Amino acid sequence: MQRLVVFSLCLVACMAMESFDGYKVLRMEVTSEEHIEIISELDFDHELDFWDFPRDLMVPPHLLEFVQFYLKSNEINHVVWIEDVQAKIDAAVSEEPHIDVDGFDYYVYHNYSEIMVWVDSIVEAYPTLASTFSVGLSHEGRDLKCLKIGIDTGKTKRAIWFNGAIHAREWVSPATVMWMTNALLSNHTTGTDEDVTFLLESFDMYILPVMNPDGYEYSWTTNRMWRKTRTHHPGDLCYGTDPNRNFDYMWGGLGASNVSCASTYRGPHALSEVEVKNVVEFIRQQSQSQTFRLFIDYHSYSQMMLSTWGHTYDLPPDYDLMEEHMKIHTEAIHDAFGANYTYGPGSRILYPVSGGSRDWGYGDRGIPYSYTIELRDTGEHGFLLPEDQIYETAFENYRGLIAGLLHIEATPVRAQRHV
Ligand SMILES: *[C@@H]1O[C@H](CO)[C@@H](O)[C@H](O)[C@H]1NC(C)=O
Ligand SMILES: *[C@@H]1O[C@H](CO)[C@@H](O)[C@H](O)[C@H]1NC(C)=O
Ligand SMILES: *[C@@H]1O[C@H](CO)[C@@H](O)[C@H](O)[C@H]1NC(C)=O
Ligand SMILES: CC(=O)N[C@H]1CO[C@H](CO)[C@@H](O)[C@@H]1O
Ligand SMILES: [Zn+2]
Repeated sequence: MQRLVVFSLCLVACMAMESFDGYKVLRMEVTSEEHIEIISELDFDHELDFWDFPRDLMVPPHLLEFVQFYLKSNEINHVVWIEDVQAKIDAAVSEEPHIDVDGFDYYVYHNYSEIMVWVDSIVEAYPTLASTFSVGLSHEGRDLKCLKIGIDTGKTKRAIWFNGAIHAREWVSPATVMWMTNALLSNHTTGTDEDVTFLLESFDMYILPVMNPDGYEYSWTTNRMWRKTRTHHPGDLCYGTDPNRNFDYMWGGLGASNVSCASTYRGPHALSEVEVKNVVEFIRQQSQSQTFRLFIDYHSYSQMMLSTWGHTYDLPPDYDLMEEHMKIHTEAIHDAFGANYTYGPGSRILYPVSGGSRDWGYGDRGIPYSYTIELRDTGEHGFLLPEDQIYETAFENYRGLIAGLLHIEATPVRAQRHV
């Protein structure tokens, strides 16, 4: 009887989850602008899913023959990079229970409700250093719950912001954000890390572990490869807007689609996604009383630190500052375990993006150090990074964050430009 219950529970859960049996990820050899154009046209009806445009493309079994023929006839070389996406999905997550008996298990992936429990547990563990606040609710009513951490010095401090999971399927992003938050607090509290103490005295750190909770939950319950929000705007064919194309700075330009079914859909208008609107309003409000120095939106994958601009190939006026900082930040990442993170302006080293968070941080708010960081890996597992890589991913990025912040704190504030 009990076995039957377990079996039927699984049946419900397993059937609710979309299957990626037989889906493959192809890695294409992209060597020219012409290739990029040809590859873009391949996805004319948005049935394909670029894991990493224009190089990595997920293809369902029924389109494989067509895609491979198309690539061959256009003389674009490719290899089958991931043989079976479903097999990778199954392999990436452990069967272990998610909450450790001795506390939070940082080395497995956690769903939205577990992460909310974690937020509260941090405040319980560090009541004088951490507090929670909410920037509002998501479209489906989930709390956009944040942490503020820092040492109260009685003075107005400078501020930094970082967030995870603006894209739902990038699970190592909230895992890294949580680990780094805990490391900052615990390394200060044990009293052995003067740098961390100095940084917690210098900055108020505002942290939102899951910026797109509806999409994140959906990636746990229904479709592991979901990326966007879960809105359905009047007149649109498909669900979901790309929140990282929805910010109200240079919205609607290069690298953002006006088609609702596209994975980079910009939404019907800027800030149509309430999650983006809430974050924008919070930082606007807060930056009236505090100067924000650093903004990082953590994504995966491809191991990159991307600065402005996204919406144009031009370099921003403060690029010299950014370049110096990115070099230090990525060298510290490298020093941890030897991982290489490339860096530079997103439009030049990756592809153009309009309405993205980092352009907003710099362009709208004048935050000089405003980035997207793409975490591990470089494509072997892509979004399905095995849990045994959470530790190294989080640790190396923590070292990068610390080294970068020490540099920022030592660098004079340049008069804010109107860009
Ligand atoms: C999230 O995790 C909790 C605790 O492990 C579990 O009770 C809950 O059912 C999970 N929710 C989803 C949507 O998987
Ligand atoms: C969407 O973009 C395409 C290509 O850039 C353009 O031709 C089309 O008019 C746009 N549609 C709308 C509704 O803006
Ligand atoms: C990082 O780059 C260096 C220099 O190109 C290379 O020797 C090294 O193997 C790379 N490290 C990893 C982990 O790929
Ligand atoms: C120097 C350093 O990073 N120390 C520790 C900070 O906290 C994390 C998590 O508790 C530890 O793993 C680090 O060793
Ligand atoms: Zn992303």
